[in-house]
Amino acid sequence: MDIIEELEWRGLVSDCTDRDGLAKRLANREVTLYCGFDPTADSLHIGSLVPLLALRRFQQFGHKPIVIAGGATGSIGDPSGKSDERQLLTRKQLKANIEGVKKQLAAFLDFGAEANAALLVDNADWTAPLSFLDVLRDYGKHFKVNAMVAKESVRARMEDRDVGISYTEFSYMILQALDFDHLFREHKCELQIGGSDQWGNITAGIDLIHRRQNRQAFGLTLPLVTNADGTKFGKTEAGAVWLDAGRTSIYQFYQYWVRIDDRDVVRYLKYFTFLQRDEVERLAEQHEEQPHARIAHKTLAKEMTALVHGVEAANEAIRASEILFGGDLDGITEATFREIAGEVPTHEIGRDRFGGEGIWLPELLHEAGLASSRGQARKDVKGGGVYVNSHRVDDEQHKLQSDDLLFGKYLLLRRGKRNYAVVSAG
Ligand code: 383
Repeated sequence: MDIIEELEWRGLVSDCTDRDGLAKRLANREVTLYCGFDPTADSLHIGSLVPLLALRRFQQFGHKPIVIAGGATGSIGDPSGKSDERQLLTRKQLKANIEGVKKQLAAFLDFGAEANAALLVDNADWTAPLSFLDVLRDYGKHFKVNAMVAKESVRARMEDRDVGISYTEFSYMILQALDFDHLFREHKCELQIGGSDQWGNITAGIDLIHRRQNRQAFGLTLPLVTNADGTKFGKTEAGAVWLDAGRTSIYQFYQYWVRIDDRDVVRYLKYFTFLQRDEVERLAEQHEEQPHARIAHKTLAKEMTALVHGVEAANEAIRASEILFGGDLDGITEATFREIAGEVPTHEIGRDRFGGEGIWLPELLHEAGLASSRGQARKDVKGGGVYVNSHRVDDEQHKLQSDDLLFGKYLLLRRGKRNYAVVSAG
């Protein structure tokens, strides 16, 4: 299988200029390609992963990836797919964002590879020195406004007369085209990839290269990921799913993937993981036969967490995720415990009641809503179905004291297989 076939079976090709011409080029020799990422925040989110991982797939097939951190373009804002004019970032914000994003971009590619080492560049390096007159004379002349207004990104905003489009955002495609022209000249970069929202910007670059250098360049777009239920991919009620663990904790990150809609899981295994075709097919079969085992989901979540946060962090997230399914609490951090606690009913109980003799377990179970009465709670304890902090307690006289509180504050109570409650000493 060549790289194009590989991308095709994964469902990763949305559109492509001169597919056969491109396939031939890619088959014959090492091709340099690029994708740009604008530093709109100090972290990327999982929406950026499809093209970023596609760069890595190309690299695995021996091609040379360039990533652009858009210091120049990020100071303008791409109107593609945006129904509103963007708020400009301050120079300070932009600087902080570039720092954050550069680190993340670098983590997914191999910069040490001998032949086809990746390259990370900032388009401000070649754009900032240009003067306004240079741009109008050397680039502007090649852009027909007639063609520019016909691009989807501009057309949509022209139609919405209330919002409109500023001259600044209108010019965005010139900047992106200029990048491609620059990389083609300086690095023999022949191919630009991006999400399908980038088609207009990519083809603008191809046209510019044709006009200024009389050479053929290629473009390939990847699908924009959409969830089967119509919700936005990569968004939760809490906001975007970020790659930065400070913004989206590793536990939440793992949870996002493990809870993907059943209808999406196989498609996402293809889009996002590096699992081989036969493995994905085996998982698809298992998913079909035993959907309740959720093996495909767990594999997706594990692969993605390991890819972004490392294998060790992934294993920890798995362990934490098993706690509400009977797993034990050993070695869990307070931060993770709080996240898990957020998923079950929590009851605050006066701290003083854990002093002295302590509080009687059946009483606590009743107050925490895990038993209809103290009598019922006693029976449950005697029957062996009650767990405190993941250890079974079958003594109906058992009392809980301050020492039993996890992190000096919490108890995780469980009755039966799946009924959990957290007691928090207030
Ligand atoms: C800047 C300079 C270039 C080439 C590309 C760019 C960035 C591009 C853009 N991309 C999006 C972004 O940065 O705005 N104009 O948020 C997103 N990408 C990728 C992918 C995607 C696009 O980073 O479809 C989703 O992630 O292309 O929306 O010379």
